[in-house]
Amino acid sequence: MLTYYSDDHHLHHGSCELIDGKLMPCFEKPQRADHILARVKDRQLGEVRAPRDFGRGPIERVHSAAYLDFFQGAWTRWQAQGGKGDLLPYTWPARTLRQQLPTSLHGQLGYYSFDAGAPITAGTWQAAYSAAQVALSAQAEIAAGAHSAFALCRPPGHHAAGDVMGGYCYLNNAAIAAQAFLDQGRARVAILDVDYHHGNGTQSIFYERGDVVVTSIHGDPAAEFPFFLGYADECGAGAGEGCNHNYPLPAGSDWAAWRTALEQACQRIAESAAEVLVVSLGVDTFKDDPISQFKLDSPDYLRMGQRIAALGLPTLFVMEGGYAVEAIGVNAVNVLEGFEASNS
Ligand code: 6XA
Ligand code: ZN
Repeated sequence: MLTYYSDDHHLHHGSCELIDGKLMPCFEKPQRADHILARVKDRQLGEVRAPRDFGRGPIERVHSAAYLDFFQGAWTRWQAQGGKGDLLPYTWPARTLRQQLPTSLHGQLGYYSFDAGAPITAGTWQAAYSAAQVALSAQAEIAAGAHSAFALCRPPGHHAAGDVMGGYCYLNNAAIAAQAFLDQGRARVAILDVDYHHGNGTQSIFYERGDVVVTSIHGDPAAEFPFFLGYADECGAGAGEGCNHNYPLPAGSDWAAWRTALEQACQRIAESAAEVLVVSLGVDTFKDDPISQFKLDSPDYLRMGQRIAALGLPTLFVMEGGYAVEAIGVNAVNVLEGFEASNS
């Protein structure tokens, strides 16, 4: 399997995040992708290629131009006003407040975000832009006939909606790739999000669309980030009615519980007539993940890949979360090797 990867992810390294009332060093850090890349090489998964540059066009199919302009220019504005440290929002247009774009940098940052978990640093735009190009390059590989490809994206993307950042995410790499498949003539795409957290951005982008079937297995949002989306009764709306499938699971869920949900999600995908599959590949379901509550173990990721392969669809894997950095490479690459073993 080919891997696409850009060193540009090193340009994004937030300094801290708020966890349980304390400011902690960011869990979403460059070493994550470094470990995955090292494992891809150790296991000789396949060639590692730098991305092509498809420009902003395919990103604008998912994110509004106003949002992208804001994100691209935010750091320069922050520097111009003498900002020190990461650019972080602190006020959001919650209920009772107007959904209106102010003129100030921090007002606009609040408008375009849903939490304080997506710090903007000097290189964040470039890193996120390159991650989207990584996803698009891997997508192009499949469009050209490959059965699978791995987009080693960082920062991750599945919490980012059309004009909202949050939860370590800025540009929704998986959604951008899914949209590219459609724009190149595929009639229906399935997304399977296996990250521990619900992919609220992906869900919201495609919620009223019948051409993208979105399935997600995740920690029950009643108890887990992102809290405000990801419940089982969210099934899609309008043309997308019946095209969104959430499988929230309780804290402590192990492989036996998780694989039952995977089976259900795979059955939905099989019924959907999707021509291609995009997997939002988070491995923060791991038992030792520092911010998550599931109990998957490293060999379970091989089984995950095998089951995904049994769908028989051309499959694009897009990296999302996973914070047990010593194990992240093994776990992510186990999914890919499980997939490949079933296809050889
Ligand atoms: C709260 C936790 C953010 C989780 C991000 C993640 N700051 N999403 O892993 O998949
Ligand atoms: Zn996650």
